[in-house]
Amino acid sequence: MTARILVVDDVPANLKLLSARLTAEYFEVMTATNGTEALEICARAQCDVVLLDVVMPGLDGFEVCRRLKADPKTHHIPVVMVTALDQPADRVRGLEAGADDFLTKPVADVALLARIRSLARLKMLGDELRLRAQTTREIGMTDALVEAMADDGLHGRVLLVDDRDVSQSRIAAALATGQSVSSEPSPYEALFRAAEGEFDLMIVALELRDFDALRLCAQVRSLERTRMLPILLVADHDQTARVIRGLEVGVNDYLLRPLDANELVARVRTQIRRKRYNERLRSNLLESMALAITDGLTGLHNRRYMEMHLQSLLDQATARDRPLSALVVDIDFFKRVNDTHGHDAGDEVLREFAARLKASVRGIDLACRLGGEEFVVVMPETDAKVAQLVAERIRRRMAGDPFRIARGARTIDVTASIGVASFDVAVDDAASLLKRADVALYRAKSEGRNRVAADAA
Ligand code: GH3
Ligand code: MG
Repeated sequence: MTARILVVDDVPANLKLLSARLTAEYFEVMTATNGTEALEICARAQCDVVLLDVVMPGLDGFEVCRRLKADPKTHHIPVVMVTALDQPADRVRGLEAGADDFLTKPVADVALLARIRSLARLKMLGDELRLRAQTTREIGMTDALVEAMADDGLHGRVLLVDDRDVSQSRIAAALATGQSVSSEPSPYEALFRAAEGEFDLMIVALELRDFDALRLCAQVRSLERTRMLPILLVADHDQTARVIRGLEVGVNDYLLRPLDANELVARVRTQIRRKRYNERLRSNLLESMALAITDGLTGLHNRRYMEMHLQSLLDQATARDRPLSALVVDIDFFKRVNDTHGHDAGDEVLREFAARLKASVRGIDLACRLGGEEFVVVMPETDAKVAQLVAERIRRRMAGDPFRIARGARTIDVTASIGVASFDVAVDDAASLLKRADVALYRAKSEGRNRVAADAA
């Protein structure tokens, strides 16, 4: 998949030059001749990277960048500032405006094209996350993102891997005020500590003495525990070929020596900010996925999850020719609890009931609240006889011990009726299995409640 690059420059000749250069690298190119136009394009079009000229009439590059980064709709688009001169002060201003990188005109640097490619890759990864997050439609999602965008990128935990004392202490000193830096000269220890510790960024000196620094970077990228840890490479100015290799193995950014302290500080902040943003996006997504399959009142799985999961449990039982049983559990006369003690007391009973149910079954059993006061337990590796024993244990656990209501001020007796059915490969699907358990439950109810009935089949 090819990335779409928006090039913004007020000088047509520059636009033409950059476009040609990028098209030759198989990027798809769009153009804008001023800041306002650029903002409009970003707001409606899908673009993966913006190349932004700094000096333009009207809105200048810094301002355009600031506005892009302040808008939740465009915040995630990487911005590369294009400066005429390699001015460290401009770079720092740009990074403070939220720019992700810099190009220096005239653009001929292969490393910088590799950088654009890596920015585009990162952006597409983030897009994928955001898309999934939107699908779950979690309320509060945008609030969480706005909050994440406001992160200042300070007080991060930085692991500095450099085995040269002078260079190491220079970097540590530059970062000392904004970040908390741990130095680790040994690359072996560094990998271990990265996997153990909670770091927000790893800075790696490319010229380690007895170890290939890029191997360390590749290892960090491939380990599950460190795969999301951003890496900033510090390299000598004549090592661009190795820097390109670094970007290919997943290094996020680099700096060339001699280091500009301000630029180092700004790039570190950008990386930490971006890591935190993605982290929040991810945890928000996981949270909303968890919410979608969990019953809010009891914390058990909900009907939706049961329906998704039961089929795979049945497939497994069929493939391995193993038994499986299901219980449908229903509280007796639950309406009376509500009517007599109020809805809140009813909720308390439901919560306690769910906790006892969960505690009565094994970890591999699937306990769900189907809705109301009806629960289902699916038990793999369990035949009809054992299932009845479990059901009886659940029944006793409910009936044997009164339930506390009104925050423990009072207790009431609660009983349940339970229907049991066991999976029969020859005749059952998910629906018929539950249906048979339901029929058994109905019998338990009609025979007097507070009892277990097994399906006759
Ligand atoms: P049976 O022994 O035949 O099962 O009688 P029952 O009263 O338990 O069954 P019925 O279906 O008549 O009533 C179920 C009640 O459960 C009615 C409904 O108001 C209540 N209920 C359903 N969901 C909730 C809930 O989330 N919280 C509370 N407090 N009550 C609920
Ligand atoms: Mg009931």
